[in-house]
Amino acid sequence: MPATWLSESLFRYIGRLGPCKSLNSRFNWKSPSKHLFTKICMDNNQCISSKWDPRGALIVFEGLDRCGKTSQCSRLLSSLERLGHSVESWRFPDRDTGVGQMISSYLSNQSQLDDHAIHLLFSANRWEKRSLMEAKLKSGTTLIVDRYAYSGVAFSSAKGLDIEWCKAPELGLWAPDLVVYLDISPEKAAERGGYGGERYEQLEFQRKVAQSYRALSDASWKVVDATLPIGVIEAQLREMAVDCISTCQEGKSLSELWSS
Ligand code: NYM
Ligand code: MG
Repeated sequence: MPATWLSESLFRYIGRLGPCKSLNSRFNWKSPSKHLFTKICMDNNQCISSKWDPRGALIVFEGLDRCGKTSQCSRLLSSLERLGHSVESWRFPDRDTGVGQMISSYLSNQSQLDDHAIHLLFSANRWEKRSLMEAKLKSGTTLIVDRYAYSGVAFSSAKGLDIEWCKAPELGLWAPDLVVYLDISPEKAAERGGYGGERYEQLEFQRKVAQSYRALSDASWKVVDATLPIGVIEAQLREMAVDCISTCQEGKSLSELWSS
């Protein structure tokens, strides 16, 4: 069978599926290819070819200190890489930038700052990564992010700052495709090997943070019991992440906070 005939027929079939469905999802191909080519055939037998880049997913992990986010993020990174996905692990605060260093010195009690000022620095630390985040996502890389705008709002509003005031500077950052909340009681979290001595790592304050997270969460968040065995949590998160990545590959568009 001539190769050209075969590829023409395949393109015709894809054309009938429509431009918005990816080959990956149609055929349930688990290994993502970087570019998908579609050729849409018209009634008059003329065909238009187009190259379409499926985007990566923005997956955010939230929770109290010591809930296990950091270990789960690194396990998820490895599993997704093993499945052939292009994926990176990020975290906020990003302590490597100039703003991040100011945050780090505040968290380790080496400097004092007004509550509003540190809140804005945490937000600025996300804004300075916004365009890189966009470039990565649009080039097909999935980002697993350990803390995001929700931490900003939950921790600052737990200090008594107005929640709407706290949300305002985050407006316009990229909205996550999936928010996973690793749920643990403040008491159980405190039992886990003790806190690291940073600002905020105190039981009474963490209780307030848990309340703030509750006020902030919505029905789209996936709440995972952080006290389950580590491998069980890992399997749940992998399944959620793979589903979310498929949705983004199928053409879900990027949106901005606060979208719901
Ligand atoms: N934190 C983190 C905030 O107060 N606001 C934010 O916007 C972010 C991203 O920083 N206790 C707090 C939560 C943590 C602390 O984060 C450092 P980590 O993930 O423990 O390194
Ligand atoms: Mg911490």
